[in-house]
Amino acid sequence: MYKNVNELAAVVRKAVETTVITDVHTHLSPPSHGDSLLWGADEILTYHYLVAELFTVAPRSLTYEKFWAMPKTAQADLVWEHLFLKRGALSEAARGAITTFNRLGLDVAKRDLAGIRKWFAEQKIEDYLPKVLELANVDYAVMSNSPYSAGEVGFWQQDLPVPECLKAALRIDSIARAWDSVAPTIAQAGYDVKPEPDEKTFDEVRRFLLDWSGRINPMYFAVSFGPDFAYPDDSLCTQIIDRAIVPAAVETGVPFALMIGARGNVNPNLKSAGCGVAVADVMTLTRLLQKHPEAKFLVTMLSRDNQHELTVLARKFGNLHVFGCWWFCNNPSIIDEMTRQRLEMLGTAFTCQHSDARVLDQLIYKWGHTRKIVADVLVDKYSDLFNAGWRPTEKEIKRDVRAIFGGSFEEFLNK
Ligand code: FIX
Ligand code: ZN
Repeated sequence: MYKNVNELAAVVRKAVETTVITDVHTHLSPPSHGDSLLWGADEILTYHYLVAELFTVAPRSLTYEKFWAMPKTAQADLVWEHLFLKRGALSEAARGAITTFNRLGLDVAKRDLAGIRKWFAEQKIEDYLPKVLELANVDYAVMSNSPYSAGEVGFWQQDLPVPECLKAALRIDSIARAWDSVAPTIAQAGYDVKPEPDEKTFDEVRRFLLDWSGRINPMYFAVSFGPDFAYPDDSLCTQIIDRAIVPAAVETGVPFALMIGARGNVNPNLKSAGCGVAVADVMTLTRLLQKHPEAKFLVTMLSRDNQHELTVLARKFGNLHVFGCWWFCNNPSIIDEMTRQRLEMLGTAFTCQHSDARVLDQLIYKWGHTRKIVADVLVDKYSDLFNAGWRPTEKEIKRDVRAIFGGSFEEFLNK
């Protein structure tokens, strides 16, 4: 047992440093799905966060067209030159690349990109995937699986092996937000659906979701909504939520995950790096929770301004679980603030972070950076408790740390 507040702080730091993490949202894929699993130096350097940053400083002569026509190595060279050599790698995403290379044992001080590439070229994905999971100390990461993107559907139909450390999630943005764009594909897959939905269509979408649930066993259904997401309204989206998504979620017992606040295509020239953020209306989510007490909802919001209201809402509805500091919130200053706010209002009934890794190696930095911030926050919280006379045991501390890194998520799934 620790004897004073400093010793308690060491126990807390160790618990955060060593806890196993469940990564509740990523964009990773199984190695059996071919090129879909991104990893290695060039993927790390061309992460869309870094591409957006490159264009804040690149000379005007570097047009978007030129950049996108380049091979990935040339794109990565440009990012390296402008963000790491000509400038200080100070942004969170740039520091993340440095942390990743460093934790993999590469000597980043040498600034030897050729040497770094050579090291990656020698890795075999079969060994590299478990190595990264081990370095990040992640038990499993939840993927984002599309039931209608041709390539991915083909992989699932072949029933290729998926390692235990990757779990599925059914990503259905277009069903909810762009029905007419996917209706033909779903019809072709054998479902009696119409782009202008008739009565039968909703039942068939539900059946489609149930079939895919049987196929990939998803941890949740997920949709990213823009800041102007409105519910209920007279849109097709409301009908699809009420008549297909929520019923299928209830029937399978999996939550419906909503990621709210990404403003699509603010600058379409940047492609996947072109989204922005705007404040959403938390009342929309409130109405969804009021209407569907029978369903479970996982929610993350993109705007920092929405976080306080969202946390309050999670106190009001036991079927709402908030997770992660998403994208533009995945920065130390904001993670610190959001984690404090959530602990102060929810105790441990939330998931403090998800990595959103698009590139396997990013698990290393995203979790390394988050652990440090959350440890600082928890040291403060436990010190306050100590000073108030409370003496949590090491076992209790470990339990509570695990709770916000995945334990509460699993408890929510099982409740
Ligand atoms: O919709 C999402 O899941 C977003 O997280 C991504 O599409 C986004 O591009 C991203 O990678 C953010 O971190
Ligand atoms: Zn994502």
